[in-house]
Parts: sequence; C-alpha cells; structure tokens
Amino acid sequence: MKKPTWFKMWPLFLTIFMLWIKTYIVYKTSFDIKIENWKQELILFINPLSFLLFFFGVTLSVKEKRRIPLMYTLTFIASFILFANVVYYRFFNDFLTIPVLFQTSNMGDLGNSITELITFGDLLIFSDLLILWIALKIARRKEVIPTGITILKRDKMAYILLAVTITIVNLGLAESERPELLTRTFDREILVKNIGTYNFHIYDAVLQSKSSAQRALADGSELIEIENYLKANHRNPSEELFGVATGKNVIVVSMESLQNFVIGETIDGQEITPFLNDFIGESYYFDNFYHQTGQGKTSDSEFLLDNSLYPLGRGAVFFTHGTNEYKSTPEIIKEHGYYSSVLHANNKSFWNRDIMYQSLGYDHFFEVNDYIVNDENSVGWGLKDKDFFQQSVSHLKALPEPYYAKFITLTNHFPFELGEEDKMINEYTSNSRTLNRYFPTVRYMDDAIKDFVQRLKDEGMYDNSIIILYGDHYGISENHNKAMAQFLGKDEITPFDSVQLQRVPLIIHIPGHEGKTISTTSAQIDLKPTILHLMGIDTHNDVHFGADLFSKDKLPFTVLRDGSFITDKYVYTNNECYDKSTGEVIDGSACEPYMDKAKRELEYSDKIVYGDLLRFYNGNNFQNDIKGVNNP
Ligand code: GP9
Ligand code: MN
Repeated sequence: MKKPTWFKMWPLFLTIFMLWIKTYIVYKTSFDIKIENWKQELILFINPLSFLLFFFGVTLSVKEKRRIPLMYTLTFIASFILFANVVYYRFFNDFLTIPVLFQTSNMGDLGNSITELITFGDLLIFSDLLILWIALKIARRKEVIPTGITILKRDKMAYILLAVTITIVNLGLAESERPELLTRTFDREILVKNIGTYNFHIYDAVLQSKSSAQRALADGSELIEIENYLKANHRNPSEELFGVATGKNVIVVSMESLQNFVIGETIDGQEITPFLNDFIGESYYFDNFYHQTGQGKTSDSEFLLDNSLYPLGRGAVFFTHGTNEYKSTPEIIKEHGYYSSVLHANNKSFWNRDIMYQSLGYDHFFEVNDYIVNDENSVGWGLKDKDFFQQSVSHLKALPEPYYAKFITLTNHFPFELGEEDKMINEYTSNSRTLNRYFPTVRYMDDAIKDFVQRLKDEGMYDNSIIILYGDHYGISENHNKAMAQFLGKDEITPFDSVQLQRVPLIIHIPGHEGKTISTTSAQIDLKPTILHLMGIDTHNDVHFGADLFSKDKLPFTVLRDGSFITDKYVYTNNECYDKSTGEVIDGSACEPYMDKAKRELEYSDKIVYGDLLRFYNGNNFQNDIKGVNNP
C-alpha cells in the first residue's frame, strides 16, 4: 500500500488554517456582526473554511514547483480582500460589493482620508505570509520540505470530499438559521454571517455578471413596444384632484405587514385599529387595494411606490438591480422643487437601501444611526414605532419644504414581539401563535400612527401635509390558514380567499377633503401616478404601469407578482377563474380576456428592469404623439 501524502501537504493545511483563524478573528474584531445563539457562532466560525478549502484546492492541480508560489499568491489575494473590507467597513459600516467598487461617489467620501483610515495594525492581516515564509525556510533547512512529492489522486479526492462536506454543513446550517437566504438576499451582514466574507464576494460577482449580461444584450429597441403598450393604457387624472397637493408636503407611511382584514374588526370587543378606523372616516380609503410584492417584501413595496414598475419574480430588485437607471418619484419631483427623504430606523444596508436610494434619487436617508436606539426603546426588529415617530419629527422639521418623506415602520413585523407594557388588546386564541400575536402589534402600530398624526397637528404641520398610509405586504402567510379561517369565521381558506387576503389598507388624507371609500380594484403600482397627479405633475411622459387611483377611467384590474389577477368581477389564481362576488370557481373563459394583459404587464416591466432600459429612454419624446387626445 502506498504511503498517504497527507502529512506532506502540511504547508497547504497550515496556510488554510492560518487564513481561517485570521478571518474569524477579523470577523470578531473588525466587523460588527450580531450573534444571537451558538448556532450562528458556529456558522460564523466554519464559513471561511468552506471557501478556503476550494480556493486553495487549485494548488493541487498545478505542477509541484508552482504550488508554493501559488499558495503565496492566493494567500495574498484572500488577505487583501479581508483587508479591503476591514478598511471599507471602518468607514461605511458595510461590506464591499462590486457596484460599490465602481461607485465613485462613495469613493469620493473616502477621499484623501484613505491613508488615515489604514492603521499600522491592519498590516497584521498579512502576517501569515511571513509565518508561512519562515515555516518553509526552517523546513527547507531541516529538509522536511515536501518538494518533489506527487500528491496521490486518492488524497486529492479525499481533499475535495472534505471541502464539499464542509460547504454542505455550512450551507445546511445557514439555511436552517435563515431560510431562503440566497434568494431573499436580505442584508449583507446576514449574508456574510452565514456564508462568509469570501463566498459573499463570489455570490455578489454571480449576481453582477448575470445582470450585466442581461443588461449588455439589451438595446433601446425593446422600449418601443413597451411605450406603445403604456400609451394605450395611460389614464387621465381626475380634474378635481389634479394638483391639490401642489407645494404641500407629502408624508408617506409604509405600515409594516398590515393587511386589510383587521380594519374595522375587533378582538374581545376591542377595536384592533381604532385610530385608522377613525382616520378612514376623514380620508380617502381604498378597500380593494392589493400589495404586489415578491421576495423583496418591504423593499418591493417601496419599489412599486416610487417607480410604478413591478418588483422581480425572484430575489429583491433592490439588491439585484440597485444601480439601474430609474425615473422614480424623488427624481421627478425634484424638478418641481421637492426635497425627498426616507426615515427608517434600521441598518442602512438592509435591503441594499443605501445604494438603491441613491439610484432612486433620494436626497436624504435617516437610518439607524440617526436615531437613539437602546434596549428600553427597542423590541423585535429594533426601535419601537412610537419612539421612531417621536424622534423622526425633529428630522422632519429640519427638511426643506416642500418635501416628500417616506416613513417605514417596523414593530408590526414577524414574529410580532411586544412588551407587556405596550399591549393594548388581548392576543387572539388559535393554533397559530403568529396570528395570535399579530393583533396586539397591529394595535400598537395603530397607536403609534395616532400619536404621530397628533404630533403633526401640535407642530402645525398637519394642514400643510398630504398623508398617505399603506400596508407594505401580508403579515400572515398561508401557513396560518387554519387560524385565519377561524378568525374570519370561514370553514377554510380557499385560493380565492388567499388572493383577497393580499389586500392591504391604503388611506390618503388630504386636508379639507371629506372621507370617502373607493372600491376600485387597485394596487401599489398605482401609487406613483396618483401621487404625481396630486402634486400637479403631468405624467404623459412618464413610464409607469399603474394608473391614477382617482381617475374615473381607471381600469379595475390588478396583477399580483405571482401572476394572479383581479378585476371588478373575477379573480384568477392557480389556473382557476373565480367569481369575485361568490368566490366560486367558474369557467375559465371569463378570465381569458385578461390573461394576456396580466402576462404582458409583468413581462414588460421585467424587461425594463433586467435590461436597464430606462437608460435609453428619452422622456421628452415619450407619449408626445397622443397629446391632445388623452392630455387634459
Ligand atoms: C427592514 C424592514 C422589514 O428594514 O423593512 O423588512 P421586511 O422583512 O418586512 O421586508
Ligand atoms: Mn415589511
């Protein structure tokens, strides 16, 4: 039997071992990665290894005399990646991504201070190169250097097996800690925590090359067909409301996980949303308004709001196409003298917001560092909504007027945690802990918005503001259908009911206007043209898939991201057509006329995003030829 060559591969194992431990030390000392349990710590500890084994595996495939020099080179590359991240993190509290490397504005922030950012201690990151050099020198002198050895195929196979096993263990643990990790692409911190800094860069490169390829193959010609479609679908604004918000501040509140089914309902005789129920009485309330989000959840709803484009069927568009060219609301209203900002007390890189908001043209983003967040004022995902709004008012007062300010709430987020002192109504009683806990957190959010509106009144800001409140996406998934059926007093939740449960509240408050409920089928895609028209901005030259919600010509038609669609009479989902008034399955021919439109809407919007088509779009020509026909 041949002697194993494992022990002669010691320089390789030493190199990998040093880099592994070094990476872990860097994780713990240079990055602020929140660890909640031992499993997360274990994932963090082993994740560098899964990459390093593969990376250095390359050295086994080259000629022996090349092996050691290659090892030095690879060590240098891995160390340099680590080093660059450490320096970048020190300044931006974030990990490097490929788009960031090309983002000159970010680099501009670094400016000349780059040398100040690097400390002498950082050079320690390269110390293993020195250790390896010394170890090899000593070994050569003692003639234990494994030169001239041929590594057996059997040992190479064992090595690959080891690398594969570690990777599977790593990904398996990560998937159990954070399901849909790679498709939902939550946050860079979460990605790095789970797959490690090196694998993260590979993942980032794959995303990048995929979207670059699709982008590279696109040319402006695709826009013509889309333009024709959008022209035919353009709806004129309501003459009565066009321009009512001109010069007024526009405050938009994204209400976390709020669905329509709680509006006007009670738990043990107590209203779940008493404030919203009252506010609806003095606002425009849309009770057939749907969310259209996909995996990007809150960020998808923001995408819909600001672009009137559909988010993507897979992944979060904020992540995958964060540097596209967009013609979003903040950009458009800037030309009309508006200042735009987002207020959200979470990490700025969550959902890639910091990058995406630049692409969308926001003037300012108040993120977690602009708030005082501590154990007392936090629950679940972070700063409690009441504290968030309270602290936000001073930010709001500092904004140049008129402004467009988007608030993103957080407390009513799965798993719906709330301290006893904040519980204003009872939990529900069912087999779903999630649904049971949903109601007290909804009630809390309702109260937080009440306080906020009161504050706006106290500060004299209320009468000069249009307030738009919308639910971002569902909070209760289909996993809780049994409990949901119990709450709604139904025998079961059918696919028809599931679609109806995708309705989220939309409330538009315009000072001096009386309350009115509008029941046209509508969705988040309609927000942008509606807001622009309220501000008195013409949208004939704008690319948007939605329509003004107040327009008397608005088609009662809405497509959800999964391809389901809703009209005034029908609901189509899971290849079945339902009668909207009875919820019964009917002959598919009734839905047939809308199928093509539903498919086309999503396809055209996807083409724009994947091809980054708006970079070819010349706003001046668009829809000009129909002026006079459709233009008021
Ligand atoms: C996080 C918040 C919640 O910043 O927007 O994200 P979600 O999980 O709802 O998309
Ligand atoms: Mn959300």
